[in-house]
Amino acid sequence: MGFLTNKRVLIVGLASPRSIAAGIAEAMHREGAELAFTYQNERLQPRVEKMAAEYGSSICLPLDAGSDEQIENCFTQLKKSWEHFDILVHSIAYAPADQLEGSFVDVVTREGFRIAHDISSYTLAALSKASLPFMEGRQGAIVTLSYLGAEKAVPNYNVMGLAKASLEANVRYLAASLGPRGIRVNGISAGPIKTLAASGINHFKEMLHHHETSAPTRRNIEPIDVGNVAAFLCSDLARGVTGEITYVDGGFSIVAMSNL
Ligand code: 0WE
Repeated sequence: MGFLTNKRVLIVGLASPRSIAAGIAEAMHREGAELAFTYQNERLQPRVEKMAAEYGSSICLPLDAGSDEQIENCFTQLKKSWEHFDILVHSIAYAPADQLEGSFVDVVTREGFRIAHDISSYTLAALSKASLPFMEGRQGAIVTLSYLGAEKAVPNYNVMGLAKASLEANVRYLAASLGPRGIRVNGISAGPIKTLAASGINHFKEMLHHHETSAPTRRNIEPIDVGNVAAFLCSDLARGVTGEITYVDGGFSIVAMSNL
């Protein structure tokens, strides 16, 4: 019997089979969880519905997390299928493309900063808040995705690094706030992965090569590596863990000058 048997999971951020959210869905499905998905827009709808079907799920709801109205509608719709759920997966981030190329001080704008923080950090609090009536008092768990750029200045990551720093603080504040209400909140800081979101990023191939040759494990991270840890963190096996950021980066962040 899987360690997520009898758990219901809402997954926000599935966009393609290479999404980190797909690795999380795969691991959680394998461990016996029942899944529901959201899709950002109608262009993604057929793809998400097809993937959902492969995980035995027929619950796919529209949600652009940048809109309070859409968040409200999504949870109203979900209520028709599910009275409760146990796990929320937050796997979304966005900064305007012009923010992710060039020197930070040259490219940062008030609008770029606002959008990055709104979509990449605030939505964790917003979706947690909306999930509370479904999750309260049932050993629930929330997981989100971060990146090393939250702590170190990574070239071109720019304002996304600030937004991930905010997201990591968000994990701690939500964990403190939701812990007494039976919900744990954790983050995973993943190594670089070739997803749809990453495909538009300059020098991403070089970053993957650098990671592969520098990380102690000498391999790149795949969505399923993140999925397995997310499944554990959201299971009752991890009931003693909350407010933590767990690295799934093959040890990249614990070494320096690893090419010598
Ligand atoms: O968090 C991310 C990327 C998230 C992301 C990706 C895009 C591409 C398309 C956010 N916003 C956008 N906006 C777009 O218009 N990662 C951890 C992957 C990533 O992105 C980088 C990285 C790494 C690693 C950007 C620059 C440098 C390194």
